[in-house]
Amino acid sequence: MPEQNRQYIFASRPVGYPKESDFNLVSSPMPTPGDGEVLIRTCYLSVDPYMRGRMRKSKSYAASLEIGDVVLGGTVGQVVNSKHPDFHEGDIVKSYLGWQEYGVAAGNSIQKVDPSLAPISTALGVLGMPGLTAYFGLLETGQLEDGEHVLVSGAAGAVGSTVGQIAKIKGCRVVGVAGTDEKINHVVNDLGFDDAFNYNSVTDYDAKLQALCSDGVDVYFDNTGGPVTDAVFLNINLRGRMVICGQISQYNLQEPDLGPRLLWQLITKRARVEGMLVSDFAERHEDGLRQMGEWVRAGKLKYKETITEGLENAASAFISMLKGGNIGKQLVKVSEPE
Ligand code: NAP
Ligand code: FER
Repeated sequence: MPEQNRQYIFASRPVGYPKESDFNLVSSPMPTPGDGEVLIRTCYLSVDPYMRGRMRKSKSYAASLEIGDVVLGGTVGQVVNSKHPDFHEGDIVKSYLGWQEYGVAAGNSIQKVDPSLAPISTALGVLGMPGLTAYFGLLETGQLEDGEHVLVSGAAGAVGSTVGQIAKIKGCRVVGVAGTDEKINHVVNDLGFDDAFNYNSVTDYDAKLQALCSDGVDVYFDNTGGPVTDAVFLNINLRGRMVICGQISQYNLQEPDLGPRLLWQLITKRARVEGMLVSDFAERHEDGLRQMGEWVRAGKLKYKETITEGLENAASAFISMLKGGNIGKQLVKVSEPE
């Protein structure tokens, strides 16, 4: 084991899109676990859109990152030294160590990952936080009924690609929105969406939705916000549901964007707009993972990962994901499990 650890430290609050200089890669002494703790070597770390929100100094559902903190985030790694009776050297565990090569975690804050059930990276994607967001957001917040008409933005990403496939499993008609033609091809030809469009090559979103969702939208799963979401208000069906999962088009703006002006559509359509947080379903995550694991192993739920190699590339992988560089879940591979 090396004598030094390597960590990515939060160096400055981003203005607009983050820059690599907002993060510092540093060496630090290797941590040692105390009683009840384990030392973990990171195999994969996750970069996610919510991290951009934590880099802002504001009151939210979770505390902001402070300058000098290790950048936070979910990780999958291997136990190298355990002072907790439930964990042993070699175990694969999910934890929240952030952007670093090694870290110490309390045994009661980590979960074992069974490498025989699925590749361990999936614990950060389709069988992790993004997959659970799709599952509970669509089925619980969205109250999806079999055979309904579903529209999903951010369709080729970790959450959106899973949303569309769950809706197909439920016999729905699914239309996706994403930012490149390659992503459109992927969701239609590889994942089985009924249709999709590239929001970068369309200007009249209302006309596009009328064409592709000619029977209207029963459930809109929103990962992005922005002008596509504005147009959905004009195409929502009677008793439709709009699940506000993410608004990534807004996360890197320096000034707040205009608010929605089409809320009156909700009156005539008696439609509902509701925000959701995956952590609100925490007591049911195990049930969700059981179902999702079955779908993955049965080949009904596919997943793609964009894997960047090396801790030193975590900041660029994060920035690339915010700008649409990923298809499926964006991960950083830090080390190989032994
Ligand atoms: P992701 O979709 O895998 O990656 C982010 C994607 O956002 C990019 O690939 C990019 O794809 C798209 N994007 C970036 N800027 C955009 C813009 N201006 N307009 C439209 N799309 C844009 O990320 P994810 O992890 O699956 O997360 C998706 C959304 O769900 C995020 O908004 C995230 O905050 C939210 N989320 C919410 C919860 C919750 O509990 N509420 C939990 C997890 C995630 P394109 O090439 O298509 O632009
Ligand atoms: C969580 C709740 C929400 C969480 C992430 C999110 C990592 C993501 C929210 C977003 O992307 O907007 O507990 O844990």
